[in-house]
Amino acid sequence: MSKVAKLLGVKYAVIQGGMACVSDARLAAAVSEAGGLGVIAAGSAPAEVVRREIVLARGLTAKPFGVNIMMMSPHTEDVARVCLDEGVDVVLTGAGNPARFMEGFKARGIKVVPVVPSVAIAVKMEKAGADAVVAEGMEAGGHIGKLTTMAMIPQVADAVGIPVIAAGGIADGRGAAAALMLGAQGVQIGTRFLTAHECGVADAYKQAVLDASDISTTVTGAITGHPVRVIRNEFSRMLEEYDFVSKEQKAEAASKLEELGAGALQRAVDGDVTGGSVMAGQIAGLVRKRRSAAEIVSEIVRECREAIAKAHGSGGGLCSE
Ligand code: TUI
Repeated sequence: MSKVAKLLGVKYAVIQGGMACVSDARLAAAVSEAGGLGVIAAGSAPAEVVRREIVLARGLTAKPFGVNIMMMSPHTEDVARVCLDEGVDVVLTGAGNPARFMEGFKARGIKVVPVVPSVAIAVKMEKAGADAVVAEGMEAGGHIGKLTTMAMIPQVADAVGIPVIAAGGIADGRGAAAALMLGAQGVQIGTRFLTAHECGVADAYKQAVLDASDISTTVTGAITGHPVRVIRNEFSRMLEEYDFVSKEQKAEAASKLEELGAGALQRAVDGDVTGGSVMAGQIAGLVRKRRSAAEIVSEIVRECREAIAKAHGSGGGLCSE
């Protein structure tokens, strides 16, 4: 029994990553229909666009789903208001601190689950009233922190009393089982869902994920203070040139990078996988097949059970006998 599944009102504690420009009503509803928690990503979209996706998702599923609010968006306040108005089941947040919205969401009965990159921020979110946290390691795609999932999950699990959901580097049931062993009670998965039939990214984006190996991703834009993991391509190689600027040129390079980055994700989502930002996690190398969201969820749940049974069957230990 997973506390996370119970908290979120879903059958399985498998949460679909709220991927900016990617996670729309169709993908979210498919994951929720499959028993996981589908998530609509607000990204930098205007509030009315987010509202439309919420309404669309409601037409596609009666099950709970979430909205991920990107805290660096110029529309954060308006998107938060739409989530309140619409009374969404769960709000997840990324790329910043949602403390100022917490009281309003809680008063409306909305579950709040911030994505965090460290123990200190997890503790801060618990104090601010979060219902659970997603601890996301730097194996993840997109905007990342500095810690790995393996090192962060047990430390966050020891530091907070609320349930912990692991993210970053998980794409199958073995990864999910490992996360549970580390102290998580659920998983958030992004990269694997990029190749789902119901995911609306251009076919070239899906193919880039399917073609990726273990070493295909790189981290761009570190000097802006907002490092972003992507699949290596012409665009990421061009950004790399900015990693070597002198101290004096850093501010100028950072603003140039921010400018180059804006719109780059949408370009990739629309099919320009050489000149756009193809955000994906390190686990892309494990993603080999196109499946429906329902097949992905049920395969992960089955494999997770099998991995735990296998460990149990071997005595669960490290001993020679
Ligand atoms: O947010 C993500 N991943 C994302 S957001 C995104 S959209 C974007 N595009 C271009 C540049 C930047 C963003 C693409 N991928 N993951 C969750 C996450 N949250 N990672 C790191 C954090 C985070 C960082 C700082 C959460 C909180 C935080 O600070 C909280 C505080 O107290 O200040």
